[in-house]
Amino acid sequence: MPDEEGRPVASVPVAVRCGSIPGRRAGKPRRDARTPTPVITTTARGAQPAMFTRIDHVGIAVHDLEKSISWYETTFGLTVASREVNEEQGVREAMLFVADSPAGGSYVQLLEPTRQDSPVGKFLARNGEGVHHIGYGVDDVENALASIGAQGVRLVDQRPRHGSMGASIAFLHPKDTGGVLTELVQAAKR
Ligand code: V0V
Ligand code: CO
Repeated sequence: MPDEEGRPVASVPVAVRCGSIPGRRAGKPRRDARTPTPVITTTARGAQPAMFTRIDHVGIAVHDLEKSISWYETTFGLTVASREVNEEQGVREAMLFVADSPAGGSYVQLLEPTRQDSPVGKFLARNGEGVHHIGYGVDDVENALASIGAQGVRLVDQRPRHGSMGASIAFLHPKDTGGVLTELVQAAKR
């Protein structure tokens, strides 16, 4: 279908799903374990379908996890969806729920290092507390890795690793992503 100036317009995927906003579910939470709220998503005219489905989380490096959790709860009214220790990544971390979408939830991830020579330990020593990485939701992390790697972006992880709340995750090197440590997140199945 042409637009108002007569140019052809690529078909625009539209997703509309409705549901109520639930409270936290009992038991071990999963990243996608929420009923969707009404949302409309589109891809830009003429663009490739987006590889990222949402911002899954923003990772923030902190010195004291419990103190930071309290601050986020008190100041922003966020609630903790999960707490985990990931020895492979050298972090003690908490996911604080921000919002839901048909593609899954969005979170703030607070990260305290379990050892000084870990990625977050080194980051804190160099920069102090602050934004450490952005985690984008993807439908298939292996496909996304292959596609991004084929464009010459250095992959920190050649294969997905275990992430928070049952997700499969993989990191891209910040030196090839404009200085932003970037994480791909395939959430656990609903
Ligand atoms: C390091 N650099 C960063 C950075 N970390 N730049 C932007 N953002 C960051 N977060 C820069 C650093 O300033 C250096 O730049 C250069 O990269 C090398 O850093 P390094 O620490 O000296 O060296 P490496 O090679 O030992 O480590 C860098 C990488 C490492 C990125 C490879 O941090 C890594 O493997 N990160 C991925 C794993 C991770 O971050 N896990 C914690 C979150 P100059 O000085 O050379 O210019 S775990 C998580 O999010 C989970 C479990 C989850 O979400 O579920
Ligand atoms: Co993360």
